Amino acid sequence: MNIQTTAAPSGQGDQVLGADRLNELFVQHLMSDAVVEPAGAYERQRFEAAARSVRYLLSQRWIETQRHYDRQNPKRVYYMSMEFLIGRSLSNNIANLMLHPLVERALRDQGLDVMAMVDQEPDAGLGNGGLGRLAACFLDSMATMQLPAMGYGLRYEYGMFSQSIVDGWQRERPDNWLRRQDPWEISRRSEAVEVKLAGSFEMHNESLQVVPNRPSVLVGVPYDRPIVGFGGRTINSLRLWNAAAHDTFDFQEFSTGDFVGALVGGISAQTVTRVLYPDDSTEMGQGLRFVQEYFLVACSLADLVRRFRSANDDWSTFPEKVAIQLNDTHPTLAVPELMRILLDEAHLGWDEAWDITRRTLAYTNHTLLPEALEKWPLHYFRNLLPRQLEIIYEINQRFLSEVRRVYPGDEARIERVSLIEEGAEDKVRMANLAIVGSHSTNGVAAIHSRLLRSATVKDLAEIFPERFNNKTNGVTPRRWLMLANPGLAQAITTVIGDGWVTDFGQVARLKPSADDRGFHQTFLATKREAKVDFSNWLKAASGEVVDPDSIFDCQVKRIHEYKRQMLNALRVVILYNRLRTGSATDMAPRTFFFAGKAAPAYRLAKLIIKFINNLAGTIDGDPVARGRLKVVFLPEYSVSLAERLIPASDVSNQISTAGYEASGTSNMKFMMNGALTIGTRDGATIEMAEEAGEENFFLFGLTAQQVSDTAGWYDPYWHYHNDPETRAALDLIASDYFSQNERGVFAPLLDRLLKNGDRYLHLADLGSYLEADRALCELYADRDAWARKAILNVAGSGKFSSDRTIAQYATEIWGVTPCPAP
Ligand code: 26Q
Repeated sequence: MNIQTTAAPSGQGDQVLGADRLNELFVQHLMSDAVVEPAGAYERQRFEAAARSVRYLLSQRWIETQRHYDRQNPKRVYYMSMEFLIGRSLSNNIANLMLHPLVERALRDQGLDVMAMVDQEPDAGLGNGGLGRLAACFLDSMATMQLPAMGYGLRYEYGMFSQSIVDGWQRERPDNWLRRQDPWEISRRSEAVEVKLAGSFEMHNESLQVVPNRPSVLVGVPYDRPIVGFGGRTINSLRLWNAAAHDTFDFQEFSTGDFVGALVGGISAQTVTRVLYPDDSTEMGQGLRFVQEYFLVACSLADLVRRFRSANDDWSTFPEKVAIQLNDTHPTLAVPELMRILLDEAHLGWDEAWDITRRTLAYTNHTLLPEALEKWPLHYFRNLLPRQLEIIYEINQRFLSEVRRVYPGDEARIERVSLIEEGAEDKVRMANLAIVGSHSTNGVAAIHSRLLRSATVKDLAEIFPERFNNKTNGVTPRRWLMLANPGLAQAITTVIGDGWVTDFGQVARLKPSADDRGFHQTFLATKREAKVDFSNWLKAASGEVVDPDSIFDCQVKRIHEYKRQMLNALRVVILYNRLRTGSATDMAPRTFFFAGKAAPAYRLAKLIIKFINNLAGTIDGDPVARGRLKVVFLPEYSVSLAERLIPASDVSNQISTAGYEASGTSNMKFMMNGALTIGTRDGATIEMAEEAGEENFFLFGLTAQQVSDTAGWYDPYWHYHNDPETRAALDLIASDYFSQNERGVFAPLLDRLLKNGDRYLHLADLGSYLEADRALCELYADRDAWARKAILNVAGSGKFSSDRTIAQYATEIWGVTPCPAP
């Protein structure tokens, strides 16, 4: 099993139960839940029985944690997010409960294959990428640090689509992850809440149509999932809302006595949480998404207000008991919704309601792309949420009159900061609403926070400078090192002990080992083992054969022009050209891995996938490349695939156009798993290089400043005419060398790189990318020198634990402290 093999501090598991008891539980669940004879059970039934056994073992502590919070009434933090990209839970929960020695023994006694069982669990893929995975890492850290925290999200019936590749093209299939009962979720019907809308909606031809003036009610049913802190002492909840129709519905009051029509309306109700929107940038303006966002906010606020009221009777203490973090603008309707509750239900005056709202809410921004900032047309508000719109207007009026007082006569500024964007169709600017309606706005890496203040929302940052701050992202070292890479985890523990698991700054103590040749050997052997494991898995899963002795060079992330997968592909074309023309001087064998999903409507991103697949096919068919160069596009990138691939990587590509990647988080996972980074000075990669020392990084390309200086006069043809390798690569693509039977298919890609100005400046960075690449390959040839730098990277990754990030949120934004149950 992929779980920690280090000697962990003695867990509750070991003390109160043995392998026999665990076996007994497992058999009990097989018999009573699945009603099968244990020997004849299917793998899936075994997985369920194992998960139920683990759930039983954590249930007491889960109840105790919640009861302790109820009794202590501490300030709580609620992390509100449209996405939680959780992945699998069985191995994670076993590891965090420190049950693994026991589980291993128990399963060995029964002669069961642990891996096969763990593999039965579908990923909970309730997110697009970085933002959703960050939310999941944060939950792990909050529970491990024993913070009284809770996640609020939506229980999508279909998560992120599953991706396959057909003739090189991406194909999407629905991810029906709940087809079989999920063993982790507990439905709590008794805590359902009502969500009132001023209009109704119906789904017509796959789009939402609003019926004005027909009030409707949705029901939110909570489903709780346990979030096990490391050591199992604190178990928090992730509460996901499922939309349902009202079944004790007063038809006379709400409809026109149309019994059947009102019930069919229930079908619309259920569609609210049917599916995750698979776009991580801009496919906005969709009505169903608007209803989803309000549904999350309304359910969660009703729930947490009820919890607050059951323990407190003075509304003025609300901000001392509740902190709410908004994960991007997606839950920004919390601003007018909380105001509505305080004004209309608590009957507070405006000033007090506004003070409470602002002191309770905080907002995290995850993007600098101005076109990716959410804006919702007013008609959705008018027809569905007129009261909230009224409140937004009032907020805006008071805010703008204050701005006018400070900047008299500056109407251009007023226009820019207004919560309403005027145009053919007026829209609410959700980022402006979040900034004005909260006490904190943070970016997710130092450069991102700086650019946010100085460019994206400059005017607002001038008005509220004290609200702006930075919280550099992090990832949980439990899932991403301890669990995913048991070999390296063990090697680290042997040198510095296991304190790093919950105090990741301790990996700095690995530094002296960077000069220890014995440890170089250990490190390299561990890496090689992870590469062999991955290669074997890949062969078994897909038939694809890769050479574990080649350099594993990876770029895995959503497919986006700004992330520049095409830059990487051009590098590969040039390296391939060097082989074809015989100009390559003995190149170490390399395998280039790509993985990632494209938004279904993002045509160019889908064409990039097609190009990478054709490139892979062409290179595979050319004897000159055999054993020296290979490209693999791994379909269905997911948390589980990342957990397999990242430990096996030698090289991490982080090559976004500087100034565009807010932070990145896979960059951190690669670093703590001992890969070297070749990358641009963007996002958190800048801070990673600072921590490990720039001499241990392969940084290249234009800086964010240079990018913005260059953008006005950038001429891709200059590079085409002046760099022979660039020209040869582009000519080769244009000659349909990679698309012999699909002539012209890549023309839109070439147009984007050459003709249309390319705002992401691919060709400007290609030369320096190849220089960095050469330096990297030279280093690889010297195994000790390579190991030394890789170890210094691991030792320098201490800052990038989400425990550090959460500690900063807790003290600098939330004002919450640990609340450990005895
Ligand atoms: C918005 C409106 C309608 C439909 C979808 C969306 C939507 C959904 C998801 C918009 C954006 C996202 C996701 C964004 C995201 O993942 N951003 C990444 O966040 C990471 C965590 O902070 C950063 O590390 C990445 O740099 C950033 O790209």
